[in-house]
Amino acid sequence: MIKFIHTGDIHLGLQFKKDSLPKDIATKRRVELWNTFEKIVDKAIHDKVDFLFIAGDLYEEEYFTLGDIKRVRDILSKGENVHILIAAGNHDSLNRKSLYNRIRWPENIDIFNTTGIEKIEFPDKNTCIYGYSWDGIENRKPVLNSIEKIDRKRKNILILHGDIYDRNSVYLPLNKDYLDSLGFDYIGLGHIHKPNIISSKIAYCGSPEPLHFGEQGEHGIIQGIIDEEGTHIDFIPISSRMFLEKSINLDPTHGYVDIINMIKSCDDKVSLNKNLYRIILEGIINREVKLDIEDVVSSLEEDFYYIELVNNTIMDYDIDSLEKENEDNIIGYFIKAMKEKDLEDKIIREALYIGLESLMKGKVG
Ligand SMILES: [Mn+2]
Repeated sequence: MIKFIHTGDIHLGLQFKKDSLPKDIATKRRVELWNTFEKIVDKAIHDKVDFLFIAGDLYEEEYFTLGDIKRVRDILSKGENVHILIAAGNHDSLNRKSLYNRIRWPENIDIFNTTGIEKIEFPDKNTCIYGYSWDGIENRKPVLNSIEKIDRKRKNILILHGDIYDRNSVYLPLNKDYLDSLGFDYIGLGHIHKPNIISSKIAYCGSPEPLHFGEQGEHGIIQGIIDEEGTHIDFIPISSRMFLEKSINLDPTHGYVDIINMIKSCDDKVSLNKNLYRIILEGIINREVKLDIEDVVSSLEEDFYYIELVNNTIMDYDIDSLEKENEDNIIGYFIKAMKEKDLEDKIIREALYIGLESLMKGKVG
């Protein structure tokens, strides 16, 4: 039996600039990436796994320093009894200039080469690990063609950074059926940050720490064993925080205090203090509630670790007086037409408000 942990897409060194997180949150997030990376290595040691696989994008070449790569080496060296195999991806690609080549790696660490699928044998474990490192930022090479026929008497694992969802991708498009046909006991993929167990033998580990609001929900690692009965893999959540988006639907009966309370109760207290939230206000808002988004956010800062607010609400209008004021123009005609339908119907009422919203904008502009 062999045991393994599969991770990747850690993106150590990421600056979190384009997500416009506040500086203090971004700084903490960078530290959290390092802590989680170390936690994964510690888990590999603690669980006495045979292999730790890193399926690309271990770090951000753009921001990484020689000191940083030495720190990576020192953390990975702790697991001297764990074989660590690294397949470089598009953010940490392996070439003459790359930091991977600036230091000496200890015995227990292998970085796959870039010339084709490389096979590394572990005879004492009756196992072959195949893998491939990117040498640039885009990749459409037919790398899988270089795989020789695998020896089915052994356990065979393939580690790759690529895209199984989009066959036109410039990030090494992979065909699931073709991957299946190769006969591997496990294929550990990197590049897509949403963890996904594609089949009992193929999985994306996802980013162990989510990097922005596009990566919601739980993130972690894949842990697996291969024995006589076959392959067994599990997703293990490990991230220190989650990015979460919540929608709150308002109607004109909600006052300011109601709205604040609804936002506060979008999750339990422990979660609010831990995760990063994007709250989206929707529906129709009472015209007397003048929401100043900045004010609301700052009044909620004590309750949330991080909150951002998106206001997609539509203002509630005083339909009767608006109709009177606009008797001979398109706004008045529109209200009249809509009134002939059923304004008690929520959908019709919303259509009225959406229409008014754009007509009123036209009037002002
Ligand atoms: Mn990545």
